[in-house]
Amino acid sequence: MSEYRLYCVGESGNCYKVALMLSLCGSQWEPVFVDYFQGATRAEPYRDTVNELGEVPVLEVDGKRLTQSGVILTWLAERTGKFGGRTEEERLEILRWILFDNHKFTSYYATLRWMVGLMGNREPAVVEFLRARALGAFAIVDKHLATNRFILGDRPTIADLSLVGYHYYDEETTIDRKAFPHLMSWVQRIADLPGWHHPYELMPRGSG
Ligand SMILES: N[C@@H](CCC(=O)N[C@@H](CS)C(=O)NCC(=O)O)C(=O)O
Repeated sequence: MSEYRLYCVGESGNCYKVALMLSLCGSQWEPVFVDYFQGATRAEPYRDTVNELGEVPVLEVDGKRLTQSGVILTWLAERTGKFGGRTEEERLEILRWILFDNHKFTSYYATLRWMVGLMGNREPAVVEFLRARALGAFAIVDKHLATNRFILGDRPTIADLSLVGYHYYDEETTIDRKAFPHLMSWVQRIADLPGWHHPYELMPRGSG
């Protein structure tokens, strides 16, 4: 029996952040498919029994459930001793980047991909709004990675696993990421880590 069960759907980069961590750590885990595209996360039973926030990912372990990818990654780093900060300063630096990721780096880009690439919605004003904000966040990370191999310097941490969550999908987003060469090299460096797998290899897809 698996040590961990991850409530997830393959198209979710937020779920992938956790799936990737489990995979890189060589953990025993299994995906629990959540039918996100049919509204499962919005239905009362899911909110009442799995996650009151109405979201994936949810990690089930030792009879408890953890939610929010940043919380789950932090907990897993402490439990496994892998990909975490070694000092208080490093732990705070990781938290700083995870908060930036959740607020600005993942959120606008993931919403843009969701709208354009998965729902086929190209409402110009909304696309332009999301695009401008995603591009702004990409420029910040690209600049940081111009002089750092990983977010904290020489070694990968959960800050990288959080930020990279949406960067192996190839659905249309209107953004050409080749304009961010340092970011693209970093995406490849993470893909070269032992235990790396593409999101659709790790989690069942919901959109067919
Ligand atoms: N900050 C959260 C975001 C999680 C999130 O937005 N999950 C999406 C899927 S990628 C979701 O479950 N949305 C539910 C809904 O919109 O009904 C995390 O990192 O875990």
